[in-house]
Amino acid sequence: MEVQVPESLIRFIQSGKKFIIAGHEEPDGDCAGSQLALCSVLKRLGKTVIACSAGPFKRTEINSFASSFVSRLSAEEKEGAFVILVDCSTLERAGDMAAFLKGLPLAVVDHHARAAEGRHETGDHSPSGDETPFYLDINAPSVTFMILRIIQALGMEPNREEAELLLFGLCTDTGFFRHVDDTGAATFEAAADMIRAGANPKEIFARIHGGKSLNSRILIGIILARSRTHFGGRLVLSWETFEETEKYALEGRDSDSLYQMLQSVEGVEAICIIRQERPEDCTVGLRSRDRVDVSVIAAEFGGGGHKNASGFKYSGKIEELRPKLLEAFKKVF
Ligand SMILES: [Mn+2]
Repeated sequence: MEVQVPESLIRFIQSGKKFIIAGHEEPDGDCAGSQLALCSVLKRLGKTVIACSAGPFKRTEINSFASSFVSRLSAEEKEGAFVILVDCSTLERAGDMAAFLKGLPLAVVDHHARAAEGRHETGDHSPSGDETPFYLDINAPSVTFMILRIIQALGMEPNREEAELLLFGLCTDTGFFRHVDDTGAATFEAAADMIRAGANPKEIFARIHGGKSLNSRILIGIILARSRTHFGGRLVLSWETFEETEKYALEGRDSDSLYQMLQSVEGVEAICIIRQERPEDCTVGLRSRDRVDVSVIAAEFGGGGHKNASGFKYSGKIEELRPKLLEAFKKVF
């Protein structure tokens, strides 16, 4: 069941004159798209609006958004401002921005499952005695989907620029609709609303999946060619040498594509990529399918992450790390 836009959030928007729209650090397309679309709508309502972000805008598809965000706020900018936090539920996720936002009236728009825990931390900074407006829908495919609902609840329609931003976020978080299951009819209806309002899915696809350097493709080829399976095909392990890092990875890598290709190999349950980032240390990326918990392995080496995506740093060479990693993987298979 879809969660309705809380009345308290609509009142929060209607009662404020000045807004700061914040999101999590290391923003992705859903976070940045939600922030900018919401800014645009609030401006159309005659409000003063600032989008802020701790950045960095590393991903090629959101590079060009960076200039629309500020990374610090003056006392004057904060004066009388209401904060709307999107795609996360606690100020601490806003990274370096958190210190600027503390103490201002706050509303939250999020779709992360852990958000419910954040509810207690938001406190009671309410301008009108209402509870902190907390629009949480863990089944929403993207926060931009929820921003569309807010626009509709305000009795408006997205303009063309907003629609582009909204569809961009929806495509980012659904892996261009690959993660949508049989409960996703509303996701496609929302996409249709965005397209009717002027968004162009073909252009968005090119934006998300284009713009890569040839070197990033060559590097994927080298790492794929070196891949070997272990544990009867359940683990794929490969690596990138320091020479390759220097020659091909300086303009950026495309780890998502690499993991995606290896994840499509029949029988594979976990993927491990070691990179010699510097002569003296490596980073390790771990991915897994449903059952296998790679965060256990990352934790053993002092790293962290989630069950299906985690990583760690290691002081030393690939050759000495490889046998230790294979030993550690015995625990999860
Ligand atoms: Mn999101």
